[in-house]
Amino acid sequence: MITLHGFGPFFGTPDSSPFVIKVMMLLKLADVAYRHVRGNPFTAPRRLLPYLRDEDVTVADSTLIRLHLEKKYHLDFDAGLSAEQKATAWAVERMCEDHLYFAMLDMRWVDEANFNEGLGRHMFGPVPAPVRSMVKSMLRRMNARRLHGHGIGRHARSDIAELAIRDVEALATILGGKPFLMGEKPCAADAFVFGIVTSILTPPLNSPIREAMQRHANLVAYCDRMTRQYFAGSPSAKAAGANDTASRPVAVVDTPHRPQQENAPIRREGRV
Ligand SMILES: N[C@@H](CCC(=O)N[C@@H](CS)C(=O)NCC(=O)O)C(=O)O
Repeated sequence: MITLHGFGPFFGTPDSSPFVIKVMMLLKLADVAYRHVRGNPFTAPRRLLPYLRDEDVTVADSTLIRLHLEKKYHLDFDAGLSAEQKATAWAVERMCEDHLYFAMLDMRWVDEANFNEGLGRHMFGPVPAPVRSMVKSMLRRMNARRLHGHGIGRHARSDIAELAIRDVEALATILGGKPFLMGEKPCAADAFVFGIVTSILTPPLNSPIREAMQRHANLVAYCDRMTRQYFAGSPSAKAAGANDTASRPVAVVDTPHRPQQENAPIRREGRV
């Protein structure tokens, strides 16, 4: 069975990383069972989570994992989309992964009040008490350096928020009244978009980015719909229901998701 290395449920979301949530969603869309275990970014192949182990193969990076799943299980997560829709979906995913995500990182790690209320309080349970505050400071410094390297971390927090809100507005406009980004069925980009939307909306952390997202009823409904449809009743969702989840193990097995009829066809004909 596939083993997905993530961080574990966080504040009502299936994992503290939107990239791990993306892979959980892709596995559900692929209808493949997996175990979600607590990984260690310091020993991970690219020093980042998620990565997964599928039989004798290890794949790091959520998009490379998508490509692995499509190849090995003969899937096309974007089946049925036109070339233009595929291109738009890819561009939206890149905006969210390579821009909006970094603004969220600033809100969670660098903003002191949010850090103390959120990750600082709920993610370090497994770290031995004598070194906990040292590890917290080290990781905060690492994330601040990552943001500086990206470039967005060089801006004032208000400017970061203003730029991120442009992403939120674009996302809300592209989603419009559709149930999923590109129409009636989820596509690959919905996996990360759901991950980032729930990561921003669900934990009660203060940020103008969260407030802007809350003002878009379609994004809130999208988040609720996907949580209900894909995570309700799963072991991860149950674990995610409690706030103090950081200290509990996440070695859970998520059963394959049986999509509703109208969301079904991602398997390529005749190749399984
Ligand atoms: N491009 C990677 C990004 C993964 C990533 O940035 N992971 C973050 C968590 S969201 C991480 O592992 N950070 C290391 C740490 O927190 O120590 C992917 O798509 O998987």
